[in-house]
Order: sequence, then C-alpha cells, then structure tokens
Amino acid sequence: MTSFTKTPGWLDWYANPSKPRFKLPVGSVDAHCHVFGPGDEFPFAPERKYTPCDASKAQLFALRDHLGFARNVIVQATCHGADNRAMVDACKASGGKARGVATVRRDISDAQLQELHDAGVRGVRFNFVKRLVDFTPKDELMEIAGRIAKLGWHVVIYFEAVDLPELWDFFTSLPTTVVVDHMGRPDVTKGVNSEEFALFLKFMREHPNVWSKVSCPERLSVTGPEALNGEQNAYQDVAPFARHVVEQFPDRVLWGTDWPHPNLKNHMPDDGLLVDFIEHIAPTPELQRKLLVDNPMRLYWPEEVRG
Ligand code: 0GY
Repeated sequence: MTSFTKTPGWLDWYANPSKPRFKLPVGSVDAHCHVFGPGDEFPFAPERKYTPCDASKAQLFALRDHLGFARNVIVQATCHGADNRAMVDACKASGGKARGVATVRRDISDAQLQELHDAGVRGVRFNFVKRLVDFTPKDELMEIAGRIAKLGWHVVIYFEAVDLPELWDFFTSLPTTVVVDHMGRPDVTKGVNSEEFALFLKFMREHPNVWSKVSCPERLSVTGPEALNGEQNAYQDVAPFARHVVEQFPDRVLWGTDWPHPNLKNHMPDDGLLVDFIEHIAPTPELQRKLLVDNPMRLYWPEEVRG
C-alpha cells in the first residue's frame, strides 16, 4: 500500500452538495469532471504538480445521480500524468454512461489507443497551464493529434488567456475538433469587451472546429460564490463571459462541474449551486438543451444521435 500526503492547503470536494433548484434537461451530460485515484489503487504520477484527496468513481457517479445528470465526460487529471488507468476504470465501470479524455505520449502504440477507444475515450487533452504540467514539444502534440484524428477523437486544450497569441498558430493547425477548457481562462476583471476576450471570440468565430466549455465560474471568479444582491448572484462576474459564448456559439458549447475541483485555493463550491448557475449563462430551454444534451451527445455519443 502506498500512502499519499495531500498538497498543503488542499481543499477537499464539498461533501453534501445541495439539490439544484435548476432542473437539468433529461439526458444532461456533465462534460468536464475528473477522478483522483483512489491513490492506493491508482497511484498518482511521479511528475505531478499536486497531490489531491481521493475522488473515486463511485463518488463521482453518486454526484451525477444527486445532481440529475445522466452521463459524465471524465477528463484525465494532470496528477495522474499519462497513466490513464483510473479514468479508464471509471469509464468502464459506468456502463456506457461515461466517456473519457486521455493524456497520451508519442510512444503510445496503436493497439493502446484502440484499447482506450474501446474503454470510451474520445479525446486527448493538451495542457499548456505551466503550474500543472511540464512543457511538451509541439511537434509531439501535432503527431499525436494526427494519430487520434484517425479514430474520430478530438483535442481538448487548456491554457491561460495571456498565452493564446503565442499558441494561436498551433491551435489553428490542429486537424480535429478542438475543445477549449473554461473559455481559455479569461481574466474576468478585464471585462467582457477586453482585447484578450475578443481574441478568444475571434478564435471561435473564425474556426468552426473550435468548441468551448463554459465551465468553472468558481475558478475564474473574483467576486466569488456569495450572493451579493439577494439570491442567484454567485460568480456574477463570470456570467457575462459564459453567456456571451453560449449565445454566440450555441452549437459548440459544453458544460461541466469540474468536480472534484483541483487546486482551488479560496473556497470549494457546492456543486448543487454550480448547477443553478447554468440558468444565468443559458437562459432559454433551447440553449440549455444544446449546452447540456445535444452538443455533448454529438461529440461523445454520436452513434446514439445518428440513430
Ligand atoms: C481543471 C483545472 C485544473 C486542473 C486540472 O488536470 C488537472 O490537474 O485540469 C486547474 O488546476 O486549473 O479543469 O480541472
């Protein structure tokens, strides 16, 4: 048995989330969440930048049912490096209710890629957030993108808004659907009309293969979770950004809880309240259905959509 010591100051996920007041459309997908370990069963990677608490598949599936989601997309967390066993184990145990997004290196074989596919993996994640990962050469990433394109997978990219100009040429050369995590992490203090956010919108507008997760208000917010003016105003500084993206690109947006919320420093969100935030960014039933059902189903379960 190996034991792990959590990173000092680590915040554990919220134990008893409230029941959302917002009723999710039938068949909703939590399209961004993770599993951590359990560390004694699925050890964390030696090269990790943080050591989390455990967050098992059973706990994830219990949250899914409690919040009213039908399915999950489990994104490989950086604390597991390119060892996808915990994520794959969760996908396999889900009975078809979970798909996965993996981290792979260029030495992965075609047979191993096929194994991931059979387990439910439909994408790879390229991470450019420097506090989370060491640098991987772009030629290696492009080679991986070319290989996974043949499987019909997509690339998920995670980066900070200030880095978009430098990464633009690489991102716009990717041969697959490209899904941006958390709207490219805008600095919300700069406002929805900032040059930085305008560049992100241009990225989506000019490249119809680019999608965005409009998730993680708890990560991007400066005003925080408190309802400042009565009810329903949690994360109010993030809402205009996410709503803008949902309204401009309704067929290319996804939403996820980001449970178990790695690396938050100030507070741990009540996942029930996070679900209530959806109404503020997707105000009509049609936008909600696209965001939560139609779009993730098209990307992750296309065989069920085509009928
Ligand atoms: C997220 C965000 C973070 C972490 C990871 O894989 C990860 O470790 O994605 C973060 O620290 O911003 O989407 O979960």
